[in-house]
Amino acid sequence: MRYDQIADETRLGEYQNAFGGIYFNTDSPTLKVALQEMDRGLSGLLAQSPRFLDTASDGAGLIVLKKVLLDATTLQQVAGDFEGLGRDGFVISPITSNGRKATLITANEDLGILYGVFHFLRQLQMQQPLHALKERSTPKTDIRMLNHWDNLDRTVERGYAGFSIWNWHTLPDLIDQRYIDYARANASIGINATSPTNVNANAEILTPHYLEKVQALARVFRPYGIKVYLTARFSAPIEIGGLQTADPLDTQVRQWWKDKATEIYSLIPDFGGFLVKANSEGQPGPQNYGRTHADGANMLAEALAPHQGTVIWRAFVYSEHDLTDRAKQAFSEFVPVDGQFHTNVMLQVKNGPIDFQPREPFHPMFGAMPKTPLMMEFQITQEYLGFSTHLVFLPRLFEEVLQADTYRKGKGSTVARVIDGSLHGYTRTGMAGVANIGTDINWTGHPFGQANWYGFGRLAWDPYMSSEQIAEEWLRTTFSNERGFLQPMKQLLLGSREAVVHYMNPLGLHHIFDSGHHYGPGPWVDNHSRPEWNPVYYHRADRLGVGFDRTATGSDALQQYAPHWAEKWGDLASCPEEYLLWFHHLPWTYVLKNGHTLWEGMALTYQQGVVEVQQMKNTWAQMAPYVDLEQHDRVSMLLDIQLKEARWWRDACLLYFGQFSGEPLPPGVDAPDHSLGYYQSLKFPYAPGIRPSWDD
Ligand code: GCV
Repeated sequence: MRYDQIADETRLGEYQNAFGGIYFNTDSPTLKVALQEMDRGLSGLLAQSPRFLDTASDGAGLIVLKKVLLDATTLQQVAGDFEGLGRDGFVISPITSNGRKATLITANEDLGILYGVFHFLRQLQMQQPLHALKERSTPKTDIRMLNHWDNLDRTVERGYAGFSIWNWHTLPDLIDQRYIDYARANASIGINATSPTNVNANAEILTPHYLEKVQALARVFRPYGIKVYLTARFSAPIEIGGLQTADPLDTQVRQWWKDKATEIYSLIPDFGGFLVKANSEGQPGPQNYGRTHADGANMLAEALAPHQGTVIWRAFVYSEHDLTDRAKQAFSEFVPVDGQFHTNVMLQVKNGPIDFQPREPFHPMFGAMPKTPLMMEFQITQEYLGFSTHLVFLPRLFEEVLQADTYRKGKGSTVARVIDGSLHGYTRTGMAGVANIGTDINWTGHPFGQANWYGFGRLAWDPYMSSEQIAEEWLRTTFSNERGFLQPMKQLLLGSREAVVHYMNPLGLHHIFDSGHHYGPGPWVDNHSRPEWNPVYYHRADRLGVGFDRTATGSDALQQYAPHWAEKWGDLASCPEEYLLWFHHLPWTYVLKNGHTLWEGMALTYQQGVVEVQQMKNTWAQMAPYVDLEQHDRVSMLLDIQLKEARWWRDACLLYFGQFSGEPLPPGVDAPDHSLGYYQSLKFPYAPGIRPSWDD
């Protein structure tokens, strides 16, 4: 939404001529904000105030009208585009109106118009030729949602961009401009749902005092088509309802939730529903009462059903009492109960079976639950990817997961097709992203963190979009349309995800982060009472080898995948090396495809990651002519930190694993600056995003 004057003068002239007069019907709050955006956008981009006309026949070059208001001649020109356009889709098309060339933005509903306006402005920002201003787009998922892990005291769990943007203390009376800009930014990429509070939930949010504040936010978001959901603490009936139990089969408990739902809908008629983390990492849930996840979810579903609300139940569960591989537990818990959930329940599943690692294979639940709509949960905040100090372009990671083929219904059963509902015919679809937004002046801490928020929204709208296109759009609309900038920067963005995998978790290593805060390496950590909170649980390094055996000789987690993958990943000859230590425990002398031993390969990949960050720095240094000084300096300093931390990862991990391999560093790998003891002594009690009392 950076509406700076179009730099290309020819293009600017074309646009100024074409879009001088605009006919824009504005008979609803959504259309009013759409017009405001058009006004703001064109005033900046075209450096002239748009002239809004009373009728299309006054010589309008740009016409913005819902389908019902189109005259017969105009409708005839775009009639085909309306087929399957749905509620949120839009059409941008060149037309002839009153004998002159014009551009039409149209849709079935007001919200489609708003999305169309944002898309149109984006095309202008990208300096597209007039004839290319043509688009027909419909979102492929229904719920496109941000999950904030924001606490009521304004700390943000796993938040690295300051404090929570929700000022609960001054709500409902003070409507911060940030709330409005938040809605604009989200609507500009098609996001239509938000849950403002942490899934490690506080029941207070459901009290009348707080509901009034939520109502104020919902009012701000409504014209932008954004629905509010609330995180529901399962024990709320006890904590704020005065009941003795939260047993989902208890009549009083069921009634309490029904009454609560009615109360919420009386304040927020378009309330989306509840997002629930239950029986996971200490959160209460139905299993506290010997009930199942289905019992818990269905109770809430019953309370919401009369109001058309949805329960989004998280599948991120693993238990300290379950000694099986953590990677298997969610599948074991939920797949057997496929079909037992009410129709307004969706399961929200993280992209991989552990926890938002730099690289994980896709979660085996995708494709395995044909009767229960599964929603994707990505993490936009970079808990395990260098916080908001590392430049990592996440759409690359998201794309890898969405394009992964589950093979559940033969070849082509991609995760994207699970998520958009086409594989199993889901009637509800959605994608959630854990937000990376905070009070930092630039919203996301790292200026490039915005690319991840942007990319998430674009992929929630269209899970088939390529990360390359997203990179191109974001770079053009944020910084510059010049070739000299776009080419190298696109390469930088697209390579940045692989770089972080290389310097943090090469060859399928995972969850070797220092405990609690997850800042920096901690492969040596082994002192937590819960085994699966210790990095040693995941890498299993000893003198004989390294890696987690998830084949039949180990945890057999592979059996949770379709036979195609169980065979391919289970066989060392066909397992891609990027997943090697995720699925196999191998001797240090194991020979990789390039002829290096596992130890040498590990060391060289860590080194490669460091070199790649150095290259990112070099590229960025050359971008100074295209970026304003302050931004350029800031990103340069962040890249310096990233390089320092990439080295830290390399040195700490290689010193640690080297003790087991017993081998020296291969030629080409820099010697570490410090001893292993030094790296092990580093403590970060005040690292951002941590929860007091949090341990894993
Ligand atoms: C909100 C990981 C994070 C936790 C987070 C949890 C979840 O374990 O470290 O901070 O809690 O995932 O997704 O529920």
